[in-house]
Amino acid sequence: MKWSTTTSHWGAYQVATGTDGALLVRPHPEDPAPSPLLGNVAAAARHRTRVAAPAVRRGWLENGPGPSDRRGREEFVEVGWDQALDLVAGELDRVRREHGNEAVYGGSYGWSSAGRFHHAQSQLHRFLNIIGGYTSSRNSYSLGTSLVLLPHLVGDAGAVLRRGSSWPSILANTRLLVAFGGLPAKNVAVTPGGVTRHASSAALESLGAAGVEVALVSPLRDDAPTSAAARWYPIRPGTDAALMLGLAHTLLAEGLHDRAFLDRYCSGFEDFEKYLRGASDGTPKDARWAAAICDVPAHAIVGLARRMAATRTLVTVTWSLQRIEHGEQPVWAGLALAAMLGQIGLPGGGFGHGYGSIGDVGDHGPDLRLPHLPQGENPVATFIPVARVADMLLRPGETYDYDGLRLTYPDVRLVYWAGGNPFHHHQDLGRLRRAFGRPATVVVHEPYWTAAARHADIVLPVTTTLERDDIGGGRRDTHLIAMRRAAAPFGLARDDHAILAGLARRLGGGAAEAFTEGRTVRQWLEHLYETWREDLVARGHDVPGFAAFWEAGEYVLPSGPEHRTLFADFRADPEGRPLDTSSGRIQLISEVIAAFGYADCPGHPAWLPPRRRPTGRHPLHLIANQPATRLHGQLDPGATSRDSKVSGREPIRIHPADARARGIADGDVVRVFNDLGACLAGARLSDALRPGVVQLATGAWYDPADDLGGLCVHGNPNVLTADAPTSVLSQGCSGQHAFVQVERHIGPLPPLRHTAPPPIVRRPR
Ligand SMILES: Nc1nc2c(c(=O)[nH]1)N[C@H]1C(S)=C(S)[C@@H](COP(=O)(O)OP(=O)(O)OC[C@H]3O[C@@H](n4cnc5c(=O)[nH]c(N)nc54)[C@H](O)[C@@H]3O)O[C@H]1N2
Ligand SMILES: Nc1nc2c(c(=O)[nH]1)N[C@H]1C(S)=C(S)[C@@H](COP(=O)(O)OP(=O)(O)OC[C@H]3O[C@@H](n4cnc5c(=O)[nH]c(N)nc54)[C@H](O)[C@@H]3O)O[C@H]1N2
Ligand SMILES: [Mo]
Repeated sequence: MKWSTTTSHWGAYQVATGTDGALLVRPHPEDPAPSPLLGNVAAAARHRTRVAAPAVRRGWLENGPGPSDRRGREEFVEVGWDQALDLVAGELDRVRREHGNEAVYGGSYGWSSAGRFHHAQSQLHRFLNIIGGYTSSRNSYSLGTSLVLLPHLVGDAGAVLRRGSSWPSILANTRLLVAFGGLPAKNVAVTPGGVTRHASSAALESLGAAGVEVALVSPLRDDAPTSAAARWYPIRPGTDAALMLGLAHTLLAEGLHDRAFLDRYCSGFEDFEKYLRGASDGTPKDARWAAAICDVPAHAIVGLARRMAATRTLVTVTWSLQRIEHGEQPVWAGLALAAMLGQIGLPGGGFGHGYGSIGDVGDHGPDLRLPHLPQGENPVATFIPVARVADMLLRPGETYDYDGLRLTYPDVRLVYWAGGNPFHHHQDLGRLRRAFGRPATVVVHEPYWTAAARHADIVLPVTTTLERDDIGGGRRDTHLIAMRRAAAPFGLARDDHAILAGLARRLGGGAAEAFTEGRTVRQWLEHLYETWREDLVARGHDVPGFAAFWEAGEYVLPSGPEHRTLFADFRADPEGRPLDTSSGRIQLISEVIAAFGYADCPGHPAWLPPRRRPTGRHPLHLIANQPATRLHGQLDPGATSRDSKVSGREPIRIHPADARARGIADGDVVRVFNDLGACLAGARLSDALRPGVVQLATGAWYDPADDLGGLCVHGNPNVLTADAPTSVLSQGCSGQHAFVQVERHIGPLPPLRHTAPPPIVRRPR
């Protein structure tokens, strides 16, 4: 059997074709902790939900472009590639002629698949830039809040997010890890672009053995590995900022804060101190005040604060905490708390953001820029903060605020998506459906009949990583992988690159030459590799040429230092290496943010009571976090994901007491609902949750039943989440939380439709 190596966001792995033609999958031999997501790959690869041929929504084919509420509700008609490309090119041309390039939305957010050349967003952006540009999107669903906030606080978000303290340094030096949002092992197998050795997974497992005490602050007990023997603080969701302020106040009240550090390295402590003491609002943010909000007992808060001051302590905040209403506050308050401890820049101490969120945070692998496809320049300046996509489509011409700017929503006529699934990632999917009714045309490139593909007018089938040659590797990866094609393209699927090259040819004006630069895919791989190699060789590394790399199948990248401490340089020389903030220091107060005058994000970390909270009708706090069994919506048809379902519905975890009160037993199908929408899910009883909290992961393919009022019969939590920004400052995604009621589903189970393609008029092949 011939095994070949490839990589993915869930890690490098090997594939072969068995004698019966089935795809065989095994981990990379050097991976100490392969991801359970690998169990999905074989069954998903050629699943019946793959898109086999270009397809056009019947109404669009018959009536031409225009707004339509039939998107997602109508059959498709297969067409040949020439016709499909003629239709897309003609429509792109019409829209840019009649409305200008700004009327093309090409933000196209999403993870697509690993691979440095065939990265769908890069391909699409390069193409759209060449033909005159597009309205773009900024930031991400992952970090919509922190990417805006951190530059104000520490100058460079990348320092915290990509060059934070490394796991080896933490294991050696940290004595107490206070983990707001926990350290969920399920998340760290994933790294954008891939990782060959899952070092973060291994590090999480060795916390206990290394003698690192873990304080787990989370509504879920299993947000830390069992081996860490963490002390669990089952906090009320959405109240971490209050707990942090209570801890900070305790440090202050007991004189445990490091005044010298605050004076030398921070700006604005005096004002923050006034806020903590209650000078402005008459409310001291003491442990008792915090306890009433976050439901962690006051004595436990005081005890934790003392312990933090007594030992080498790392304060970490997961990314999930900034993906909620007022998501700035837990990040800012966490940083302020760490600053008061005075350990920022010391090995094992200070602040971190995203340990347990994703694999590359804390990984000590090499920090190299990998080969990448140049995207060119976008001649159109118009952009939206990425999570405002439904607002943009529903409110053209309206103005809104963002990070000190006053922006206007463009009038978008053509939506072009390649490599993402808005019907996975966006909130309030009922509203998104209405928004998707507005443009004249929606084009989607997809390997699968996802809900995004089903809501398009023109669906172009694309290959997956296994069906094309590429170069792979992620941030902090130890290997660069020659991703050799392992299977023939499914049906008539083509690479995104080939599709866009075909469009460029039709649009003329030199677009094709500019897009392909006259290279074949293999020539592109060689070109990107050799350009990258030259740079490394110039820096003294011995890197094989492309042919040798391709033949060997992988190249072990030059390693960097294992030990790394965030802001160690700044601590050593604050005058010589100041931060890129207005004061050159860590901003506990930001005059810039204060001057914006936003009610939902003042100029210092604060407790802001949430506008959305549990009610009598919707009393349960829903956590819609990342799935343990897949990557977002990707791999949902795979075996690991499928095996977790309950009667084909996504599992929702509920505390036994909450289940009992509702007559719900383990394995029951339940209806989860609020004023925005409803879905079915399969009840799993668990005492690992704080009572009053239910947990339904994201990523079950959206499966709305129109005959049942849009009920998602599969269990996608984004029918329940509000399409509301974290704050005006960052306009980030706040999809992590919602308020719901859960009841037992009675009667026959409605059929699942997402497991097969939509109705299609097939074309003989
Ligand atoms: N409620 C709630 N919602 C959330 C979150 C949350 O915490 N709570 N988290 C958010 C976060 S952090 C994120 S990052 C987003 C993720 O949202 P997305 O990144 O949009 O989700 P994916 O399912 O990864 O979508 C990628 C799509 O690309 C397709 N694809 C794969 N390879 C290729 C390719 O080569 N070409 C093309 N054209 N397509 C390809 C896949 O089939 C898949 O449908 O979700 C967000 N949504
Ligand atoms: N297996 C897998 N791993 C993934 C992904 C995936 O889809 N699958 N997606 C990747 C992506 S794109 C991203 S951006 C990262 C996201 O990383 P995160 O956003 O950090 O991940 P989540 O799992 O959504 O949330 C982490 C934990 O935060 C806890 N939490 C939620 N609300 C609160 C709260 O109010 N207070 C406290 N203290 N805790 C709370 C939840 O219990 C949850 O398990 O994950 C990455 N890793
Ligand atoms: Mo993300």
